[in-house]
Amino acid sequence: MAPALTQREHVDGVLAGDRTVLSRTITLIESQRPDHRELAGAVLSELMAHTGSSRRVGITGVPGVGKSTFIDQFGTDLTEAGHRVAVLAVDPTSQRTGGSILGDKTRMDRLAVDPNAFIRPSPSSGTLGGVGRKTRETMLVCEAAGYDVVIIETVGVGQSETTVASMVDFFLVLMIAGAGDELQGIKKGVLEVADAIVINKADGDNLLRAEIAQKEYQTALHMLMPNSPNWSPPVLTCSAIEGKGIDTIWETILEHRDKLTVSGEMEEKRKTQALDWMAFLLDEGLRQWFYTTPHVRQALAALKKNVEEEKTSPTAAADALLAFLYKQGGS
Ligand SMILES: Nc1nc2c(ncn2[C@@H]2O[C@H](COP(=O)(O)OP(=O)(O)OP(=O)(O)O)[C@@H](O)[C@H]2O)c(=O)[nH]1
Ligand SMILES: [Mg+2]
Repeated sequence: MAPALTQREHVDGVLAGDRTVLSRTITLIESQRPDHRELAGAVLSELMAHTGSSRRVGITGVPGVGKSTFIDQFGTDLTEAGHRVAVLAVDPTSQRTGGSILGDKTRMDRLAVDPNAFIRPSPSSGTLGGVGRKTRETMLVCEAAGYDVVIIETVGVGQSETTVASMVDFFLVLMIAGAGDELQGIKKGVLEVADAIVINKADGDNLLRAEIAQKEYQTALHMLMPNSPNWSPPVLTCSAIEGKGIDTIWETILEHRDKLTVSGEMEEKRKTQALDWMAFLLDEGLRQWFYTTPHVRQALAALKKNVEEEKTSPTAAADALLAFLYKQGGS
């Protein structure tokens, strides 16, 4: 193990775009140790002034839809155009941390060796706050390190998509033709937060089916209320493997940015996201503190038993516990 870095070394290294320091700062952020949390908080505070100027793009889709292939192509096109691209891959089904996800199944072969790209798996399970917490902070550190496009990838299963949607500017849902909605695990909630739907694998024998799916999703989206007055999510097609249709997607992201910037919606969106994030952290912190307080733990066990045995009503039991909270608050 290399010796621990100081706050200064973390901050200066990240700002200089030093990849090793960037990696170690992310590891620090991911740590649960109280002293690490404290140092991470101080480092983040210093870096905050250097964040916010990237395009934040969320990408989701069920396993096998082509996320990795797509990001490899999309990211490589962007670095060729002079961008610096960070990819945070969130795998909510995985307990693994570090580099193992990459080792196992990345298909981002070109991006993985691209000096202008930085790929990092983001652990989600086993951390307080699940997907969101570390990923959001990691995104900010990548921005401070000079990455002007940050892509957050998540496998489209369960809760993680909406969390990712709540931290990006543009949320892209990858689909494939020929698989029913159920099969793709796509819930209405995901379509509601999509800024674009892209039907991948629009190539070879599949081209026609992709175009049919495109029409179907266009119809489906028309029936939803757009979540922005300034943007109607388009349905596009692409072939990640052949690199077709990828440029249109980036153009769409820029068009979205321009429209929402002019209308002031982008600034509002980021403000709302920051406030929501703060509210979430407060919530988490309160719960954590409350349930780990020795008094609450003891009283909770006893009260649960009483409620089970119908000696105390659920309302009275909850009130008794909350009374402790109010006492702490001084009222
Ligand atoms: N024909 C065709 N195949 C594709 C395309 N994109 C990806 N594939 C293939 O689809 C398979 C899955 O692609 P991945 O990029 O690994 O998909 P993924 O969404 O990252 O999958 P997970 O990491 O398991 O969630 C691979 O065999 C790819 O070669 C495409 O545009 N056209
Ligand atoms: Mg993948």
